[in-house]
Amino acid sequence: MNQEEQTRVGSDATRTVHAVCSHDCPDSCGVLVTVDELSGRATKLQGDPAHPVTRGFLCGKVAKYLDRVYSPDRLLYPMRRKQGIAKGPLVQGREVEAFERISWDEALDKIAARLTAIAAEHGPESVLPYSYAGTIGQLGFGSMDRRFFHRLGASRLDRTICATAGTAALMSVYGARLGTRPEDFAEAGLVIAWGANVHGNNIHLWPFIEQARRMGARLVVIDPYRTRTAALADEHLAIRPGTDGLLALGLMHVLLREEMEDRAYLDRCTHGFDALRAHAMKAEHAPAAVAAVTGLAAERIEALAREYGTVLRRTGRPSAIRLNYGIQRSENGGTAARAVCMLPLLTGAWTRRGGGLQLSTSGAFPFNQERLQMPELMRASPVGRGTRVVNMSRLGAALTREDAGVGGGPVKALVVYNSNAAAIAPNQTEVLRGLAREDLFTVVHEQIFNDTTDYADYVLPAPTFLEVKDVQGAYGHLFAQVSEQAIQPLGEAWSNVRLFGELGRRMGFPEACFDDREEELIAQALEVDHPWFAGVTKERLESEGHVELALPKDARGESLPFSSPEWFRTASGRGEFVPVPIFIAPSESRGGSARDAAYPLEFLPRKADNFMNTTFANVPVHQRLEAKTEGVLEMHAVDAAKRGVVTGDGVEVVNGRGRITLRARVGTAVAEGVVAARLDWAKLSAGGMNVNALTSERLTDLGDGATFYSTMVEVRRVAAGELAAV
Ligand SMILES: Nc1nc2c(c(=O)[nH]1)N[C@H]1C(S)=C(S)[C@@H](COP(=O)(O)OP(=O)(O)OC[C@H]3O[C@@H](n4cnc5c(=O)[nH]c(N)nc54)[C@H](O)[C@@H]3O)O[C@H]1N2
Ligand SMILES: Nc1nc2c(c(=O)[nH]1)N[C@H]1C(S)=C(S)[C@@H](COP(=O)(O)OP(=O)(O)OC[C@H]3O[C@@H](n4cnc5c(=O)[nH]c(N)nc54)[C@H](O)[C@@H]3O)O[C@H]1N2
Ligand code: SF4
Ligand SMILES: [Mo]
Repeated sequence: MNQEEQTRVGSDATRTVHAVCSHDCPDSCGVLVTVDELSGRATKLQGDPAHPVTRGFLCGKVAKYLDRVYSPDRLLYPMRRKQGIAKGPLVQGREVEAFERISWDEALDKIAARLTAIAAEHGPESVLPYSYAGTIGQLGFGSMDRRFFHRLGASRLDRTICATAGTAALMSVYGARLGTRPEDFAEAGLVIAWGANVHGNNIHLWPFIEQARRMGARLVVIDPYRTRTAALADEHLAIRPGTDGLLALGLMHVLLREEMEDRAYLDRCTHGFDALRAHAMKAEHAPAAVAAVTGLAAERIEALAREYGTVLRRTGRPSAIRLNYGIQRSENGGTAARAVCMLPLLTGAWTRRGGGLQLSTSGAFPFNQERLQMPELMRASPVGRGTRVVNMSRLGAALTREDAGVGGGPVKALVVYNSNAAAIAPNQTEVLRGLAREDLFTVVHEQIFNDTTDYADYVLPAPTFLEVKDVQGAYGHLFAQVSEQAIQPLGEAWSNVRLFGELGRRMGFPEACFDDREEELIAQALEVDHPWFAGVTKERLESEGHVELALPKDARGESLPFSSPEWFRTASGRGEFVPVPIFIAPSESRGGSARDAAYPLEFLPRKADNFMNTTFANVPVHQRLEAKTEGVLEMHAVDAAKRGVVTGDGVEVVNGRGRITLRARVGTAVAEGVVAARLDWAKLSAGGMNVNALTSERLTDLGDGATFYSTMVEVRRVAAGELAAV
């Protein structure tokens, strides 16, 4: 349906617009937005029934999206911090009092002048952009913003906060970010959700898993937390955090010991099998040894390996692993993810529809990002070369160290967009100490007043996905989509494209590319001569909403990634078993037993099912869905009893980096030795700090990613008076 047709089929008073949910979620749903013609207001959001993965429904978060779009916390105009107001937490709902409204003209002039002066005095690399995935639209995520910072000669940001260890793992084994199509999970005979909270984070995969289960498939969840997904599964393996690499090796051990591997597939499609076999068969990978470290029963490991190895032969239906990013956000997470990624190579599960593994499908979308981001502009900058790179998972170090933690001078200006940096980055104490620096010039482009705007010199209003046009792929399906602008931007919100285009002009950058806007950029993103994008044109996307990618098909007409050698993009052109994944026990990697003794509990600082990272954490309807108004620490009864804690008690969670206070809930969410709490806004948390006060800036073994899930803590009961005082 194009927009004109929609106007005609709609009633006189409304029209329906095809948009795409741009949140950082694998599902990238097609969304139909009903807009009241008279008022211009969006009145209803609905999943696109024509989209084969969205299938007409939205998750609970975005079903209530209009509460966010029209939230009283929306930032509507450019504003400047008032003289004399220190940077730091402001009372929610009253942030506006700390700022004064200015025009876009004045904001752009003043920001351009400040950035120019800072670049002249300290060098342009003293300017740091900070962004992640507030929107995953191609334009909003990374296009004009990159052009702007490249031309300025600013430091570059290595966007490692989420997925780089897993990506490195997938690339090392397969050479491509591809996987089993979500629709095909319906054909699986066994589904393993491995570090994957499907029900909470990836709900559109769920109906396909349910379809498979109706045909007899079992769902096994491997997760240290009893997620909604785990509670609904046939089996939940509550693994000890950070030990997945060893479990994968243990499964391989049993598979290979019992000769369940697919020899024909191994010969045709893999490289390094003998080395892997020799490694997996070591005694340290036998089920009893694996059980001792993972906390799982040896019989269950044996049984899962047998089920995984024989399901195709027994039922004619293959095994599918939904690996999500949970396991790779951990010190040995890259190696663990590599080991898991190798499993379907052993059984040849890729050769049947519904078999294999999905971590990400984003590599299927050959958008022309070079064209959008124009790295060549760095040569025109005063730096005249590739600029220094700052790892976003070490924001605390970047803002508090004289060499930004990477060499060179300090960071003097920070431009934040698409991210609630103050809340989501690890080692929050350091991050906030850096953000509070009065000599740091901070600009925040945001939809709403949040933890990060509290530290801004200038706040600039950004649109929601209903208010801007974009083009999008997905990391959990294979449909490209255009998101039409459904409503006018609220207040004076400007898209990321417009902001950085206009700011580029104000800086005096002469290149014509700063005049490009959404229409031009979408066309440029699609300027690709790639067979998988055959038929994916702007016109078709605009008229049809979504278009399926043209991935290669075999003689039977099936499109099955890694079913044959052509799919692999590794150096050997095969699935790579080498180097073999070496498991290192978490306590060894964390500096040994002395530290573990002081902080003996594994801490899971988790995402909430009803928020999107910290997005929605301010919206009352989402807070109610979370059914928790205050932060909760989930504990096992044994750990609670040892510390004299019962449900409802105030507890302090501490380690060498920080301390937060929460209410204890003793139950079955976590196993002994593990505690868990939800990621939330810092300013809405007791004491003004969230779970990231406890997480560290250490990086993963592969991909230099964040290690949120490698955090050790101690828990102590606090007296009622003490809790009220924080
Ligand atoms: N509702 C909701 N949906 C979301 C998000 C959200 O915040 N809320 N966030 C979005 C984002 S940013 C992303 S990256 C995607 C993907 O999201 P993921 O990165 O996959 O989500 P997580 O919930 O962090 O991790 C998945 C599961 O891994 C588990 N886990 C943690 N440590 C370990 C471990 O050592 N071993 C094993 N086996 N499991 C472990 C966690 O308990 C969790 O249930 O989801 C997106 N969707
Ligand atoms: N403890 C702990 N920390 C974590 C995680 C965890 O599981 N536990 N997860 C990590 C992961 S996986 C991720 S991906 C990161 C996510 O970190 P972020 O990407 O920072 O995620 P959000 O908190 O959702 O903040 C996104 C912000 O972008 C804004 N935004 C949305 N659209 C636009 C736009 O078009 N323009 C502009 N300028 N802004 C926009 C939203 O209003 C929102 O405030 O957090 C990481 N941090
Ligand atoms: S957050 Fe994910 S599941 Fe929810 S509407 Fe957006 S894309 Fe769909
Ligand atoms: Mo993420």
